Amino acid sequence: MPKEELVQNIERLKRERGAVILAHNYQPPEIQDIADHLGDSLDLSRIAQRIEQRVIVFCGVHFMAETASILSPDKKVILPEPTAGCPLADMLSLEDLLSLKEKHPDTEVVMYVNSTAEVKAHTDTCCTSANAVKVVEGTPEEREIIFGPDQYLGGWVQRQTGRKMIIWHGFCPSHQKILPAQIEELRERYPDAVVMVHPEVHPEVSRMADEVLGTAGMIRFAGESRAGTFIVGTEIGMVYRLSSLYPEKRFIEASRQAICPNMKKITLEKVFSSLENQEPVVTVPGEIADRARRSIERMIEIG
Ligand code: CIZ
Repeated sequence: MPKEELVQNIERLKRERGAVILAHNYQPPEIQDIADHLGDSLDLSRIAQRIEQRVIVFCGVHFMAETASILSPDKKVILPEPTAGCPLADMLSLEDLLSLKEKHPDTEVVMYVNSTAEVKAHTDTCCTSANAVKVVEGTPEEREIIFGPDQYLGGWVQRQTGRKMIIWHGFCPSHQKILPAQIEELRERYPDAVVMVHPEVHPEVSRMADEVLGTAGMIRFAGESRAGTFIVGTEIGMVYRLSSLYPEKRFIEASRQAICPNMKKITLEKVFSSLENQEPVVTVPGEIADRARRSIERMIEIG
């Protein structure tokens, strides 16, 4: 089916099924263009909770659809490509977390939202890159914190807060592709550019940056900044997102290799067929969802 016809059919099916399309900032351009709402995990969780549509087509990766389903158990959450996972989330299993908790009792558990529902069910408070510092600052000062799965986000939060943290050794393979040499070269080529990087990058890279921000922070910062050129150190989908919002400014990817292959599995064809067939649906078993909901709701409350 030609692209235009595909988009028209998606619009029609969306109306017929009473569906809404939510898409993460890392989605491919053609998916960003058809989304009703775009955002980071925190924005999309809030939206999933408050929208009235009963069917959510979640263009992102599995843990994000799981989070939407946990927050809205009465809604049908569809992930157009069921194998769109998150290697970072898979780096910390429930068994890993339980054994950490056993080794370090009397700790507070803060987990990045890029984690499985089972892990969230044994977590005190979830966080995103946008509010990780605030979440950690909000925990009782005398308590140590177990943080996971991302070691670089954890290390960055530890440096910002000075808190004692036991940090799991997970990492995002896409953000790891951003290298110090690439930042150095771009700085030389664009001396007036502002370098903004995601806290999931290696600390050597974050130390070279002007700003360390999650995707929502990058959107806010680029909008408010007087600078005209930005080096963007995160998944490359963000360059399209920023360029669409601020066409008068220039956004350059820090590394063309920083691609999340799972985010890129979502295509217009898959969105169309998932709307037509109303599957694959993502669900979370009731007891796990009930426990995980508390840690996600705390993350949303902290904002
Ligand atoms: O919080 C999110 O959605 C992720 C995974 C990254 C970001 O900064 O948006």
